[in-house]
Amino acid sequence: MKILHTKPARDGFYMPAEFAPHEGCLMIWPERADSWQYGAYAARKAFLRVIEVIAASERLTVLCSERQYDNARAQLPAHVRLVVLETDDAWARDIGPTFVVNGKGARRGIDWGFNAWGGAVDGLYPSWERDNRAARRFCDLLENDCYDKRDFICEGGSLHVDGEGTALVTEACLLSAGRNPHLSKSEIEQTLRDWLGVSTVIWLPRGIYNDETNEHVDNMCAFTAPGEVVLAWTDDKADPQYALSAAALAALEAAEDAKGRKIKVHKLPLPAPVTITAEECGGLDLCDGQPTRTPGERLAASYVNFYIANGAIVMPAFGDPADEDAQRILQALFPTRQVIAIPARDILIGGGNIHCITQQIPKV
Ligand code: KQY
Repeated sequence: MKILHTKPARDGFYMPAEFAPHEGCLMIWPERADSWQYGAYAARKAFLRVIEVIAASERLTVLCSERQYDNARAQLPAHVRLVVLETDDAWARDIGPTFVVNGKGARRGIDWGFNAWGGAVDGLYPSWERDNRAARRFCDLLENDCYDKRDFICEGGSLHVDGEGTALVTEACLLSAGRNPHLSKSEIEQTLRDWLGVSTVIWLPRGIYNDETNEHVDNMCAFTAPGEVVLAWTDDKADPQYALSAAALAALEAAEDAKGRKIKVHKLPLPAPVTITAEECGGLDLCDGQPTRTPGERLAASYVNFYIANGAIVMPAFGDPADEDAQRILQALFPTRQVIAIPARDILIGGGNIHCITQQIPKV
């Protein structure tokens, strides 16, 4: 496996859309006790349900710690590959490689810099070295060459692409002070062009209210087809989310994609605000001496945080009446895949959702 110091776009590589065929998927076994309540027991049950659905149509690789290998092996389906590779938490989307392909049978990974969503400025845990090393090691496992882009702090959840030249990001995240403050907006945009192989970047101002990733786009807006997106939406003008979703809608309506198309926006309703209970907080360890959550804190619940598997759409459910509406809307947008809703509160408590814990490996 080679570490590359060139630019993917110049080498003829681009990031395919998530709805293009996958060879497989990467996930990580949850363990961290300040992210996952009560020793991650409930989170593991939710992850296992996601794993079962994805593994029905994709080759799934799960990473785990040495300590958890026997426990994970005993619970995972036999056809899921389990590999010991130490990480700091379980966010495969953010710490795994972003894969690019060249349309001629080659696939490479991109190893972005990772600093726990903001490093010393507003990072979410104090040490992230194992996470930062994981992407390259996973490329080695797959025997895929890997671009070294550790000088650019970026997470997989902070970008979406349509595979036809357009990327979608939020200003709140990509321009945050804890990531790449030495770069201007246009330099960041050029980096995305050079590494993702896109020509157009659509910037949404904000993401989901109280999303601790500085508002990753993957919780807010996702491509369902070239030129079409779902956008997290509320009609409640008293909800602080309303202004954020309305600003995103305005940005999308003003945008044109790389092929000159206007973007068709499908509003995906949000559940009623989801807050964490005192009992749930009581099950979380302290992080660096501080609580990671406080009772009553609003969690960044959104149905947009779904994963597009080869054979299914794996969407989070929150036990809200809007669960069914969201499932119906997604089913209409993905008629060839079954939309499967998985109760995801125990993933949400960790700070993300199904898209954040998965990373597709595109087929070549
Ligand atoms: O991509 C994500 N949404 C991950 C968030 C991790 C938060 C750590 N508690």
